[in-house]
Amino acid sequence: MGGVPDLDITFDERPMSTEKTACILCSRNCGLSVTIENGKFTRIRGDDEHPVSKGYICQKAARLEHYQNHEDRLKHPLRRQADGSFARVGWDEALDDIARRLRAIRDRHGGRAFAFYGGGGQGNHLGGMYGQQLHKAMRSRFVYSSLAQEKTGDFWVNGRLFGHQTCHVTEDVEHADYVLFIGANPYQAHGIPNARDTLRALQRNPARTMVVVDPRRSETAKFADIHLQIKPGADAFLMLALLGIIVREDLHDREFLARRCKGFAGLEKELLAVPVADFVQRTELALADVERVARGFATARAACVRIDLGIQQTLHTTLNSYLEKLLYLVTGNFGKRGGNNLHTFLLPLIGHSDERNPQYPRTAHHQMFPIAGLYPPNILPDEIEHDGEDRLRAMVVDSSNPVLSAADTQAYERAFSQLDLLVVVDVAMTETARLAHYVLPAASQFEKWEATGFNLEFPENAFHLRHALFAPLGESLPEAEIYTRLLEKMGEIPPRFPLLEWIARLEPRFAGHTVFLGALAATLACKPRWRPHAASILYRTLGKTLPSGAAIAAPLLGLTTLYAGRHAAAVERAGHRGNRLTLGASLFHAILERRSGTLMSINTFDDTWSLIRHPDGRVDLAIPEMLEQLRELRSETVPGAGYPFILMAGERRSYNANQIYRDPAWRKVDREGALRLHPADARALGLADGARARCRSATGELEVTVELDDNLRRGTATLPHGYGQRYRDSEPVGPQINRLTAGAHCDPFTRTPFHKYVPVHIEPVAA
Ligand SMILES: Nc1nc2c(c(=O)[nH]1)N[C@H]1C(S)=C(S)[C@@H](COP(=O)(O)OP(=O)(O)OC[C@H]3O[C@@H](n4cnc5c(=O)[nH]c(N)nc54)[C@H](O)[C@@H]3O)O[C@H]1N2
Ligand SMILES: Nc1nc2c(c(=O)[nH]1)N[C@H]1C(S)=C(S)[C@@H](COP(=O)(O)OP(=O)(O)OC[C@H]3O[C@@H](n4cnc5c(=O)[nH]c(N)nc54)[C@H](O)[C@@H]3O)O[C@H]1N2
Ligand code: SF4
Ligand SMILES: [Mo]
Repeated sequence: MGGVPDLDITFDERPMSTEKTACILCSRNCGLSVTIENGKFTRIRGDDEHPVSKGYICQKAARLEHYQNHEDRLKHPLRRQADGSFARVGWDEALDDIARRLRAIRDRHGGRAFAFYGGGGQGNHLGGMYGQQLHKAMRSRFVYSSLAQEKTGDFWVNGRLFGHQTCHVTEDVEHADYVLFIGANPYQAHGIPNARDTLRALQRNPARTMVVVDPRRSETAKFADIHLQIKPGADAFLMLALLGIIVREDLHDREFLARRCKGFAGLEKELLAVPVADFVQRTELALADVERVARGFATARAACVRIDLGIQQTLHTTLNSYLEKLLYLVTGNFGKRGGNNLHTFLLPLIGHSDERNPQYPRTAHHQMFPIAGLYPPNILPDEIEHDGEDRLRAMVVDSSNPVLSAADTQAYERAFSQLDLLVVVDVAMTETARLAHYVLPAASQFEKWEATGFNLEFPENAFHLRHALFAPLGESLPEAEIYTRLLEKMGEIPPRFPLLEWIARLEPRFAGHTVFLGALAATLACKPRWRPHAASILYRTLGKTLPSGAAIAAPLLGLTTLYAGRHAAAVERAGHRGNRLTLGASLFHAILERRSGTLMSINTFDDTWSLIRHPDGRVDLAIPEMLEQLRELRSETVPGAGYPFILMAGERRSYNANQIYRDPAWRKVDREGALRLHPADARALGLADGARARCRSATGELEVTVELDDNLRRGTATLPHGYGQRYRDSEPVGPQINRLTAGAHCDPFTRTPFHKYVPVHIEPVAA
């Protein structure tokens, strides 16, 4: 056994062992069974015992050693010097100075001067819970997140349809007879259970139909019965045409609409008025194909829709979210097996913030409101550069690399250099960290207990708490420890809670932690100032009684208690036992003990109606803002005039995984992150396969390597997401695609970027 004295954690240091963990590269978080030898992963396989992934993995997981061990890992806290270089500093010195400067900024300028960015990537959402306490300590509501550059249109529409922005919809692709993929490429990007197996099963069964709407013959489209190779950005027209055909041909589910929904009468009028032939023409698809899909989808026994960035990061983002939901709602494919469904959440990944409620502050420059509690990265540089007392002055960025991943890298570099204080918490030296005043090293996701909040299944939902496999590298610390120390140094919470610690130690486990939870509730009632910091308090008290290293997971007791209170019957169906007071604790201990993850709830499809948050339990179909946008579509002209190509900036491929891998050696193919172009377009430009080309947008330009690909539509080009890191101070490896994108090129309502619709010029680079 080895140990981490500072944290009182012990480690299994046998030269070789086999352990359970999960992949941290995408929202599926597949269970893994890994072999570890001398501090390295030597074998990575799917974990057959994982309740959701059941042994499934994709090729990316096998390379996780490149995340865990590489040259850009951070080992010590660093402070930027006057000359721009970084010097090592001690934790106490760094956190004392950060605490002092944050307090000074808060006292002088108020909470508006501070924003938190990130707080959890694809698999580290426990750390995020601790980080989220900081903006509360700063009396700020400004939380920026990558989710607010893709999913806030979806969350906003959910808020209106279902009564709360946390009502999130999933899709039962595995049991549907008819599946409509719109702007999603699950073969590469996953996002649905065991994607490649699920696609194969769909393809093999002649009784099931799979339709893919994508301008590119994507890897997923190759499995489809019908591929609608739509013109980029035209999905709103297509979805309206589908809906128009469905209501005209009386294929909608009148019984479902009458019983479960309200507002259909007004919507029906709009849908009947859709000029179907005209709209289909704008998509550049054949009317007969669109009619066939409308009829097939509406008459299937069970049909569902799966969407992703292809409609969320392009023209009409928010309207698209409304329309794709109408497809399953109008046909009654909601709240049933093989349809689309709401699901439960254990970790609160998002919140609810209705923009009509003045309680949620607007930003100084753009007067932007939060959606699901989150502000959009597209406006952030302007908020920092805002000319006024109320500008943003200090930020903490955690688990995100916005300099490369948010729109307009140049604007981010400029704005971040103007902050009074920028602190980055990361496992690696990122492009964002290079601009920080302080860089704080986090223990990696295999060096601490962690979990994902992407528990998006229905009716069975599972949770996987991973234990630490390695000791933290160098002086790195888990976020729980970093933020708790910072809150202590800021004077937000005391270093000890003697009464709570005493109760936590005394209370036998079979009491279901009821005395402890009661004492915690009483403490927080007496000390409202501590309330936002319940995570750190649980960590410092109950945490001390949990197995080595598991203290980080202590806040889960509060969450499982709330969860079991709300979904008691579903939790019991999953095999957890206890009464009204103790069921949550029993779920908590199952989560702590089961290394492969545990089922936490089994709902019935009928529970859907209690997950809806409108008091009457019905879906409210009439969203006035959306009906207005829908009417405006008719007079819309296509943007991008003067630019010959539409670039899809951010394609998911075999060897990209957001900003998570930095060492380019992880890639087996596509090392340069090629610009893909249709062979006929390339020929017309005089570009051969492998040639160098310049890709120029209104914002910036990049030099790229060309790859010919006849799966593309003419007039479109693609560049991959997740490249451009500077590994060991190298030049960027592959394209930094957000040098081409612009903050203002976005959905005017949610401010989500149109990354899939970037007008560009492409030209050969003179030799
Ligand atoms: N390999 C890999 N997988 C990943 C990630 C990764 O970096 N690499 N990242 C993860 C993350 S964070 C996310 S959010 C998901 C995203 O997952 P996806 O959204 O599925 O992936 P993308 O490749 O960004 O886009 C999906 C498809 O949209 C198509 N598309 C582009 N423009 C349009 C359009 O106008 N209309 C329609 N209908 N389609 C269009 C593209 O051709 C593409 O095939 O992937 C996750 N999985
Ligand atoms: N043009 C364009 N831009 C895009 C996209 C696109 O399609 N086109 N896609 C967008 C999408 S959908 C997304 S989700 C974003 C993703 O981009 P980001 O928000 O930047 O998110 P990640 O890539 O998940 O960030 C991972 C960061 O967390 C760090 N990290 C890993 N483990 C830990 C840990 O345990 N603790 C801490 N503190 N840090 C850790 C990694 O080193 C890395 O710096 O990119 C977006 N950007
Ligand atoms: S990248 Fe996603 S689908 Fe692939 S193994 Fe990891 S979690 Fe599973
Ligand atoms: Mo994403």
